[in-house]
Amino acid sequence: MSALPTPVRAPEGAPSAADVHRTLERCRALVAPALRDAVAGTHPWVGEMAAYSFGWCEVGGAPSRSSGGKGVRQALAVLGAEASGAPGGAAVRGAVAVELVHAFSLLHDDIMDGDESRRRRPTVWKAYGTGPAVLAGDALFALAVETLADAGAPAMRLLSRALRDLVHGQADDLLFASRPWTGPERVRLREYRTMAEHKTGALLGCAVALGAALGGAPPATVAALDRAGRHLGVAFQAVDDVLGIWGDPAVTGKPVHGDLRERKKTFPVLAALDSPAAGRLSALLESSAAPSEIADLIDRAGGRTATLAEARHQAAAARAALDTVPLAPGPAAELRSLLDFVIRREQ
Ligand code: GRG
Repeated sequence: MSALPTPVRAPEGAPSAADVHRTLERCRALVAPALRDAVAGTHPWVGEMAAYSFGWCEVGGAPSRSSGGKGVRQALAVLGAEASGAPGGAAVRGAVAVELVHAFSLLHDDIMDGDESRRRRPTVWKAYGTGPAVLAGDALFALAVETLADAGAPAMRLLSRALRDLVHGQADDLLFASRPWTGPERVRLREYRTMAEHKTGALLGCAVALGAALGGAPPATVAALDRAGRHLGVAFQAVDDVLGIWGDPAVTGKPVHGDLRERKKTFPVLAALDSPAAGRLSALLESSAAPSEIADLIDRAGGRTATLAEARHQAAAARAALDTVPLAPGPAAELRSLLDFVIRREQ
């Protein structure tokens, strides 16, 4: 079995992980009360499932010490407003909306994929049943829309575009499962990038653009931040794919080689299928070969290296998009640190 990956080494003088955690915690503290208020507005049973999905409680409602998600999207929204010269508070409803949509999409995604654990706990459908979990997802979606209902048409348009793109990305991802590994019908890397931009990038772009829009930024700034977030999303997905094969389960909270066990068509696999090892690899993927053997071949064929290069390339494109508009220097630096964090993360 291959060694665990060092995703992307931090450049000299780069902000420390502690700096980024401080940013994430600062933004979480700013958004948390409004997020809890929004969830409190739904049916109590459904609200418990939503609270469970955020890591706030256990099944039955007792308080939880679970860490919940990283909160990248809410931080992007807050920094989007601050980078546009507004106080972070201006972005709070946008941050709440994107966290609600994120939680909703994970909840429904876990049902579609049949995944039984997330963030080291049983998924909502596993803990409460599929029907209730579908309803909890619907409630989170409805709460997101309600949260932004009075925020004006541009904000609503950003959210609805992200929702449309999310559905596109998810649909393409689901359809990839039935495509062959090789031949003219195989999934190309450029199709995968588009899928990832929609499935993962649209909401990250929406988060930072929504923050800017709510902070009164001009349309060019909103558009540039949206572009940056979308590139960041593809980088994020690439790193997610590496972690889904080589990540340390104790850190990721996901099963070892999970993506290979499920024979998912992720970036490292598709990149390796573009190499001379394609024939051997597709034969292994179609056999009952152990995931560790497949992971080794993908690695030797350059799949891991190509995916990490993709993450760096997309992060550079995100940085370039940020450079096209004037931004407040402090928050812009925090945004750049978050970019580095996303490609260096191990969970
Ligand atoms: C919009 C109607 C409508 C449907 C949505 C289910 C669905 C369709 C889309 C799913 C999109 C999806 C699951 C994207 C995954 C993106 C991703 C890599 C999530 C992981 O995000 P992290 O690591 O999660 O930020 P944490 O746990 O840290 O919050």
